[in-house]
Amino acid sequence: MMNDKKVLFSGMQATGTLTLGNYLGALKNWVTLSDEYECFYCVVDLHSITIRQDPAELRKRARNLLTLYIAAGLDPTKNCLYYQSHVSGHAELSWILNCFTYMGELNRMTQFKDKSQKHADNINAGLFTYPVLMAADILLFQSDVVPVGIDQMQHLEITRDIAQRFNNIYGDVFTIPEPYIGKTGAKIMSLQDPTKKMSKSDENPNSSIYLMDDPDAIVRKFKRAVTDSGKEILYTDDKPGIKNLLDIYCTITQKTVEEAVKEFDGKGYGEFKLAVGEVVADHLRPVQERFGQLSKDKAFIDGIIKDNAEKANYFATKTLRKVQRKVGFPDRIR
Ligand code: ATP
Ligand code: LTN
Repeated sequence: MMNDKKVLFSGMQATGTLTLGNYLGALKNWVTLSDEYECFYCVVDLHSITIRQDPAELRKRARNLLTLYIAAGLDPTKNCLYYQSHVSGHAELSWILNCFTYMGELNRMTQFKDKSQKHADNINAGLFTYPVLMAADILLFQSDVVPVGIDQMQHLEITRDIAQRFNNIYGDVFTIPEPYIGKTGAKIMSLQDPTKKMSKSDENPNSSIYLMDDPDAIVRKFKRAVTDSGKEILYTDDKPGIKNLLDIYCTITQKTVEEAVKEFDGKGYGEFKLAVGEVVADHLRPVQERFGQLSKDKAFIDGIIKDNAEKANYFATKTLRKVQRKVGFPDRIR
């Protein structure tokens, strides 16, 4: 890389509207880590078409997502924020890595199993090889660290396996990436069913807090959150609803669970839920305001998209050429 910093890569799909789960599990950590690493944050639009999309809608969501990366606090002049589809190296490396990945490995992926159940009418080959494209994303930039929520661990493991396998054959080509999973917030659960993860594709809007929800909606959804019939605010597995709310509260306020439990000692569920709703609404308000302002500045966002695609292409091509040589493709004649 251009300086001594280690490299960080992560991405999100522009499907649906981002939830508090995406924010606390991933985006918020991206901001925290962005000073320490040389960062690439991608809008993974190639991944999005593994599920059928409306083209105009996908384009709009992709732009909103990139804008939201900035609104959440990522400085676009220091971090490389770009669209996966603007860097053809992702697809090219993905093809090569497909030839180093086994069907049996891909068959074990739980996300593939979940998504093919949900979209039984469109179990396409892209959905199956999704993890290989994700491996290509990460390996293309020689990434050291990949901050994600816990649900992406299996994809990180297969990425490491593919990279090791390739390195064993061709020498040290790829950096082996490490996952970065936050201590809290790595798995935010649905507000309506705390045994299921909060997900942007959940059909019930009360299950998720969307990053663009207004403060009233946020507080209302927390008030309606499913909890158990008890009274005490405790962080235990047999109170999954309260545990989830404590996780949210602590991740946002940066308090420890012990501090939060003490703070709400003797208080009822109603008061606790209201407090969680308020801290979330207060935390998201400035993000929403910045998003509103940035969305109006077309020229600024366009400039970011152009400059960062060039930067990402530059680094991607370096790895890609090396890999192409290793596997035996002929050199380009200049
Ligand atoms: P979908 O419902 O469309 O599958 P999703 O909400 O699960 O989407 P992804 O786009 O798959 O979101 O994930 C983007 C990032 O957010 C990933 O790093 C993922 O691990 C993280 N993430 C998603 N949901 C949660 C959650 N409930 N808690 C913590 N992190 C999450
Ligand atoms: N599969 C991820 C999105 C993703 C990603 C990546 C995350 C695609 N490529 C590379 C980290 C690194 C998801 O969140 N569903």
